[in-house]
Amino acid sequence: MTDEKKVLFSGMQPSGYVTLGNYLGALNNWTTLQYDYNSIFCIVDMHALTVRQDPAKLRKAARDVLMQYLAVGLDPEKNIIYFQSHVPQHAELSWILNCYTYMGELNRMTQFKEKSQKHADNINAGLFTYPVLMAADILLYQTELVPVGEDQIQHLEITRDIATRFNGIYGDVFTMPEAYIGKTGARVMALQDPTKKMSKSDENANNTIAILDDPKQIINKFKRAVTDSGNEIIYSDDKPGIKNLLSIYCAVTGKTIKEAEKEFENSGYGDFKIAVGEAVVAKIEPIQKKFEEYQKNKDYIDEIIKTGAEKAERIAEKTMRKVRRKIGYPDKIR
Ligand code: AQP
Repeated sequence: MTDEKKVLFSGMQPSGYVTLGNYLGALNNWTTLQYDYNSIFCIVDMHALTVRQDPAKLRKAARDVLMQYLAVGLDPEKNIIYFQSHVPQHAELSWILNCYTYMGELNRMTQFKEKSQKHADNINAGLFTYPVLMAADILLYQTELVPVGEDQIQHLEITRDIATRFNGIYGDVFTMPEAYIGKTGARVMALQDPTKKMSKSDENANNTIAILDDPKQIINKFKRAVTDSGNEIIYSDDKPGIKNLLSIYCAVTGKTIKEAEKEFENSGYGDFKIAVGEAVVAKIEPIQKKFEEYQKNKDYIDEIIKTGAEKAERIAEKTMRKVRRKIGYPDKIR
């Protein structure tokens, strides 16, 4: 990592297969930004525990997410790519920051409200303090820029509030991070219910497109996507299904909404949906091929996992030494 560039941090939970939403709202932006920043890309397996996981599936999903990071084009030589659970400083800072975060602040988090409704049988304390762990992830690396989808903006705001509070007491310990929202694909919606966002943990597979889905399956899911009773292909809040499909089409082709509306002005919904499916397949097929190659290269992936954790821990420990001293932990005798 070079010193002149700013630090960028982002992460993704291995809570299922990476979706088109995760790709367009996050990964795709990361591949562009990686050359302009000292970038740190984490697989946030500790966050995934806030929802009950099958251990074998979680272990596999974490490795698969890492290989998908590589397959979309994140460069492991240039960036730090690692598993959150391999760097214990995340848990340590998270506990400390818990003591500088108010219940009232956490109570306002929309993701907590949504997830506790979805997992009513498992509303655990980790789900509640999820944003504090996220704050620790970001602040550990003195991050300046955090590329996120719109759904995560609230968590970035609370991170800034926690950092401001901590710095206010102890001096400038943490760098103040800012959100980066990409222009397109900021919020990809579920195909069967375009009023809610596409999520990798959605139980209805027809709602989501995984970037590793079989191309035929992808086209079929788009064919079945919910639209509305009209027949015009225009970008309007009254037509959430068509709006979502147009946004996806533009995000994968690089066309503007106006160009897309013009292109489909004489098409029916059926043909339009197939065209969106085909454009998505064209974009993600090369990613799938690369993923297959990485699957065959165990030693190479193991090496990335090892060196990623070592590099991340070095930076995280530097911040932690400062934090421990500031808050008054006794010095360790060596
Ligand atoms: N539908 C979406 N559209 C655009 N961006 C999205 N992101 C998630 N869904 C969409 C962005 O992807 C990144 C990874 O998020 P995460 O895995 O840390 O958590 P999440 O936001 O909770 O993602 P999911 O897919 O909804 O996972 P589950 O189902 O486990 O909750 C973030 O930058 C996010 O903004």
